[in-house]
Parts: sequence; structure tokens; C-alpha cells
Amino acid sequence: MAHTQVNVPDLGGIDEVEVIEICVKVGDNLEAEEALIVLESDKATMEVPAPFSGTIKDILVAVGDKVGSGTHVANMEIEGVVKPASADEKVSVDAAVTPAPVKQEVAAPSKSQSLEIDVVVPDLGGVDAVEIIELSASIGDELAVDDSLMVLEGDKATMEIPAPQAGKLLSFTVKVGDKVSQGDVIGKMQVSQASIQEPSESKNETSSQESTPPKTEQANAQVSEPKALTENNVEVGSSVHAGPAVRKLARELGVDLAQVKGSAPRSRIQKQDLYDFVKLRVNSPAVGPATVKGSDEDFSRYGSITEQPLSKIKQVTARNMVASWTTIPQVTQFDEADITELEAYRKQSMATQLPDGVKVSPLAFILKASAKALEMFPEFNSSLGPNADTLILKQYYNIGIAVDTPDGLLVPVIKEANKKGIIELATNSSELAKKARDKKLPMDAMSGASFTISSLGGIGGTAFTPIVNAPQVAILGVSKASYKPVWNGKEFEPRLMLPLSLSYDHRVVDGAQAARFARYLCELLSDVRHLLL
Ligand code: CAO
Repeated sequence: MAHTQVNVPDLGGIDEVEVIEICVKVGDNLEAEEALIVLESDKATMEVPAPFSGTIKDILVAVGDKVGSGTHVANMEIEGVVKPASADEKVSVDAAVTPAPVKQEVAAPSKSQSLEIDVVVPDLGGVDAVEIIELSASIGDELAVDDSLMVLEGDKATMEIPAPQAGKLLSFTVKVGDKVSQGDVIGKMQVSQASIQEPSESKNETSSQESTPPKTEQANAQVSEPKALTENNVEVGSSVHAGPAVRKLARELGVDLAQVKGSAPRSRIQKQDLYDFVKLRVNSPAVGPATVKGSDEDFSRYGSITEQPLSKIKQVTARNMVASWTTIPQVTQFDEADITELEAYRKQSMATQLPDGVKVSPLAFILKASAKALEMFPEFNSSLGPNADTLILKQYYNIGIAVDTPDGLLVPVIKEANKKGIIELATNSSELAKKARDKKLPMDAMSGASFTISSLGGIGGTAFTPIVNAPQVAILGVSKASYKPVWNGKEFEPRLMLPLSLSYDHRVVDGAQAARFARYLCELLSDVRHLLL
């Protein structure tokens, strides 16, 4: 049995950092490299890992304490014999990735007095082969000094490599997924000779770089320390607090840490917070976190009141509606379809040739027409990509139908509506509506819609403005058909007109496209032969 002392490693010139998390308790058995404590400066988050497998005997620091290089933070008892690092049998552990400055090699000045410099990886605190997880600048970008060039992630820390000088990024010599070590050339920048920053004496230059022969004329360009980042390049310390392991997990789960609420002191995000966040998202089809605020007013001052809880469905719907309404610029296009002939056909079919128990409402025809219109106008069957700079066009035509249930609105999905005939669509929609009202809808029956229909035609009304069911980009509202006098060129004729209200995401769909889509729907519905083919 041997006792070891765990000390904070060399912090690369940073005097003091704060202990923001103690990951273990006395008596814990740890594997070598498991995190003991987490430190955070305004530039980086670092884990101090266990130097060996063993048991924690004492923890000598608390959250909020300030520590520096060499601070004694814990004692461990380890199995077997350990060769002591010093005469007093104490083992000092260099654990964290240590940010350190670096020197740049600079090529000859051009005629315009600009220099081409190689950007090299700074001292990574003894860690080699660290993976590039993100290139944060593009070739041709004009960068300010310290603007992020790329993000590296090792087992223990996530680091940003900043631009060493203000200038233009000429090239990267590496790509995402490559592993780099101190001194590797990662790209080239063009900088103005006048703007080259001289290195400050307080920062150490590594001996390996000092021995590198200059290409032509050498300028020592100081790179500032690597900075720890979140997924979305939010600097740690500014808004998101999380250790490298949590950041790695967040990336694997595709979670934006800026949206996660941390439960540890100083809102630090822990793994459990991530799991809770994901669980909540999976269980609620919300498009984003939306705060639903009610009223603080005391209405009992004006008369008697009762207060009742809102169903879970209504609460989820409220969040989704707020998110959609506040994030999507939406417009509604109105039109009317002449369904006189369609209704005559529907009634005739209903009386004669339908399988037992099948009732065909206008909705089945509207579903069929919508699937055809979506095939004709692909933008309506799309979603914006994560950064709203791409459009994801779907080759499946799954149509959600809004169903009014005693507990609130549910939206089951008719899968592959484009491949189904009128009778199958009618059967599917009435079965799904029944299951929704009987609370028997499985979760997967409500996912994967690429377009939604909300039909209030059985109730009444002349028009309404449905809210786009994000991340879809359009929703069709259907109101009650009624007879109207329509001019046929010679006289007014009574025609059965079906009001349609098409709401759409104006970031994706233009007004003219919406008008064409709605017109096309009306044409399909006005001649039932289009829908039976
Ligand atoms: N115009 C005139 N009559 C219509 C019609 C229309 N647009 N749509 C339906 N009808 C008739 C039907 O033919 C039926 O008449 P009969 O009983 O004489 O046959 C009657 O109205 C009732 O229809 P329905 O509502 O039971 O059936 P449906 O297939 O039209 O609709 C469903 C099914 C599930 C969409 C509907 O029941 C429902 O829940 N609608 C509410 C949706 C909602 O709440 N939307 C608001 C969401 S917020 O945007």
C-alpha cells in the first residue's frame, strides 16, 4: 500500500484557478485517469485526474477554492508499490492540458508589406495527437487576433486555437478528425508586417520551436492561450459551464449546451443534466424551449373563480405553439375549392360501394390532394436545416391530422399518404382519430409528419389561421364548405365552396409559391378524377 499526494499540475502561467467541481468523495475507488476535481479559469476548464488506480483518502479543497500550480488537492492510497517522484515520497501529477504560448514561423514579406505566416499548434501541456473537432474559420476570412481558428479536443480538455495575428486565413493544412501535436503546422495566414505582435517576455517559448530554423525572416508571433469552448463557441465562463467529458457527451448526443440548465453550483452542467434534457426532448415533441407565461392577476377581486389544472397535452401544445409563433415568420394564404362535384361523388359512393363501416368524409380527398400537391411543390414538404442555411427536402409524404380530443389537440400521422387511395386514407384517419380520443395512440403514431392538416370543417367557420407545426413549414386549415353564388360567365350558379387556409413559414416559402400551392389544391379538389387516378 502506498500513499500519494495529488497536486495541481503546471497551469501554464495561470496563477490561480477556481475549483468548480469535486467529482469524488473520500473512500471512492478510482481507476487511473478518472477525474478528481475540475478547475476553471476564464480561459479553460481542466480536469485533474487520478494518477493511479486507488482509493481517495482526503480531499483538501472545496468548490470555490482558488488553487495554483502544485497546490496539494488530495491524497490517495494505491495498491502495490509506486516509485516516489521525490525524496519525500510524494507523487506530483501533471494532469491537465496546459495552455502555453507558441511562436510562429514567418515567410518573407511580400511587395505589399504583408507576410505569410505558418500557424502552428501551441504547447498542449505534454499531450500529443489531439483531435481537431471543428474548423471555426473559413479560407479567405479576415480574422482579428485571437479569433478562433479551430477547436481541439483531448480526453481532458477542449481547446480553441486562436489566430496568432490579425490577418487573412490563406489555408488549412489539416482537416476535422486529424490529430495534431505541438509544433504541427495547421495553416497559413497573411498578416500585415506592421501588425505583427511581438512576444511578451512573460510568456515562455518552447525549446523545440526555438530550434526550428526560420524559413526566411522570422517573426515571433505570440499565440494566446487555448480557450475552452462549448458546442456553439460560447466561451466557458461567459455562459456555459461544463467539463470536457460533458462537452464530449453533448456533442455525441447532438445537444447544444447553451440550452441546458446546469444543476451544479454556478449552473455547471453535469452529465445527468444532459440526460434529463434529452429525456425531456424525446418525450415532448416541442420545437424548442418556450416559456409559457400566464397571468399574475388576482381575478378573484372581480368575482368568483375556479382554477383547474391543464392537461399535459395542453401544456405541451402551449409550449409548441409559443415556440412556433415566436420563431417562425408565418403567413396564411386563403383560397376556396369548388367541391360541388367531389361532394356529389362522395355521397354517391357512400351510398353504394364502400366496405362496411368505412365512412369517407371530405378529409380523405383533402389528404389525397395535399399529398399530390406536396409532390408537385417539394418546398412545402421540407424543413430548415439546423443553422437555417439549408433546406431538407423529404421524399416521404407523411401527413399529420389535428384531432380534437377531450384532453386537447393530438396530431397522429398518416404515413406515406401519397401511396394510399381514398378509402385507405379515410380508414387510416378515422382509426387514428378514434385511437387519439381513446388515449390509445402509441408515441410513434405521432412522429415523422412532413405536413399537417387541421380540419374544422365538421364544426363550422369560414376561415382561420392555423399555426405551422414546426419543424414542418406549412399547415393546411380546412373550414366548413358552404354554397355560394359563383359567376360562371353568364350567371351566378350555386357551388359548394370549401375554404382553405394555408399557413406557411415565410423563410422557406414565398407568397407566390403559397398561392400556387393553394390554387393547385383547389384544382385537384374541383375535379375528383385527379384524385382517383
Ligand atoms: N365542410 C363541410 N362538412 C364537412 C367538412 C367540411 N370541410 N369536413 C367534414 N365535414 C362533415 C363530415 O362529412 C361529417 O358529416 P356527416 O356526419 O354528415 O358525414 C361531419 O362534418 C363531421 O366530420 P368529422 O369531423 O367527424 O370528420 P372529419 O373526417 O372531417 O374530421 C377530424 C376528422 C379528426 C379531423 C375531426 O374530427 C377533428 O378532430 N377536427 C378538429 C381538428 C382541430 O381541432 N383543429 C384545430 C387545431 S388548431 O389549428
